[in-house]
Amino acid sequence: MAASVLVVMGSASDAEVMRAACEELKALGIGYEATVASVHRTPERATELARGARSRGIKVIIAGAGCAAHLAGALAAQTTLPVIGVPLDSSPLSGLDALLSTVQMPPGIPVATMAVGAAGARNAAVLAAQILALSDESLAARLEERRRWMAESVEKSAESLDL
Ligand code: RP5
Repeated sequence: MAASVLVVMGSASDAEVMRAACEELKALGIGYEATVASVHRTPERATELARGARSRGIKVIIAGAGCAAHLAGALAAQTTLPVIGVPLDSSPLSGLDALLSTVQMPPGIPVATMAVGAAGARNAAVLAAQILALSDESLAARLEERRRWMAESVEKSAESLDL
């Protein structure tokens, strides 16, 4: 399946959390590529990934990083593809540093910033799916189905609650 989403993380140490994004993309039947690029340690690699993404058929970029997390913003500076940022908790500041670095972009270069950690990684995949579903009715139907499944899970948990 051709990749339409590029998942980039700042370090291999981010992989366990970013796995949540990849699992969600897989479950929704979306082709993706996952790789590591650090905007601080390998700035040229990060730049090349972002600059070449559109011509390779990528439609959305997901970028997860911790600490002074400039990855998503730096990728967004190099492409007009939508970039979704996932701040990660990998420093003594528990992800607040990454959240502020990712969310507070200057006007004109947006990063759609998710929650810190695995929930954010999962939502990044869902948001990417929603963007792709604008021009893919079958994917839009799968997203509707996912919503129905979530609602049913809540109903079931409400029914089985025994307090
Ligand atoms: C960030 O620094 C990475 O995204 C990672 O969350 C954090 C620590 O990286 P390592 O020292 O584990 O490679 O750039």
